[in-house]
Amino acid sequence: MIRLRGYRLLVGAVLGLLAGGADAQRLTMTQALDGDPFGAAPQFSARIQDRRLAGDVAGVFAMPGETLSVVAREIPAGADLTLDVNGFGAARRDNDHSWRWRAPRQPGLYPITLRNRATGGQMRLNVFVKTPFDPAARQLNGYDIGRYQPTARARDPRSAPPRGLVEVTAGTTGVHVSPHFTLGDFLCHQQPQYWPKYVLIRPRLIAKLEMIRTALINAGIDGNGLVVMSGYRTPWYNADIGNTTVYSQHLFGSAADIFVDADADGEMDDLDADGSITAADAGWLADLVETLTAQAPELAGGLSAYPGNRFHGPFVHVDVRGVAVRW
Ligand SMILES: [Ca+2]
Ligand SMILES: [Ca+2]
Repeated sequence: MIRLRGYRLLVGAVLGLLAGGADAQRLTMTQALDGDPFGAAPQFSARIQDRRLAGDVAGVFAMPGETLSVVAREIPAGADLTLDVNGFGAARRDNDHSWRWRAPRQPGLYPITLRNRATGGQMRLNVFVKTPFDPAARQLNGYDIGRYQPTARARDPRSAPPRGLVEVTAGTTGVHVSPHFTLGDFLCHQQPQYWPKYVLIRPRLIAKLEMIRTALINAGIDGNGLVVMSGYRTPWYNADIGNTTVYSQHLFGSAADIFVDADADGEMDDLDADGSITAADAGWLADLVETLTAQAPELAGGLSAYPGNRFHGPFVHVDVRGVAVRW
């Protein structure tokens, strides 16, 4: 599998070197999808838009033309850092570990790379320039968005209507937003055959899911079994499935309904090992999440364990609203 990925990247690299232009774009797209098998672990972290990023790949969400400050942190001695923007404009270097880069005006995916030339360690940043959205339109390129409340809820500026959404095509569902999650994990379950789709994902939610995955592994459970059953929901879909909550955290990319399915039968596993799949397994997962967020208050949010019904098995709602609420 790894060999095959490397081969595909090599072919892409040769094409890119020979032809440049469109093939260079194809090369960066291949990097965004598959990662770069020639790259080593970064061994540094980064700070972008007040977020700490760690690991070899991260999603970054920006409005067209937005200027991003990229700062490398926790840098090993002897590092020789560079920000490779792959020809998407020019990065302005402020000092040996920080840059400012203006995101392109055209919405889309722009993979850029923060690299330590001394070690080959690198962090790929999949920058998604959002498609501007007029909340009065209720649709974006034929995809139903529905009606956001025109104003934010009191003391909650993040519940204002979004100014832009991330476009997802059939070819970009597999693009990573973190080491273990992709854009496709968060898509709304509407208009299954329609492309492009649009999505919102709060980086803090991605950080929380990665943390839950690590905690599962530490508990002896296969972290790859962590499934996002429902991530982003458009207001249109949220109303269509009968929800009357007009400020649901799902509408802003701040919530995920999750379960653990390491045995891949499509349902929650027997996490509490009592021999049956019940609400208690969702409760076990919710307790794990509660323990975690006690250690990471910046990831605090809503938490609730739900029993199964005739459509799906037990699951847990998590969100990153900023205050711990359990119901
Ligand atoms: Ca299962
Ligand atoms: Ca059980």
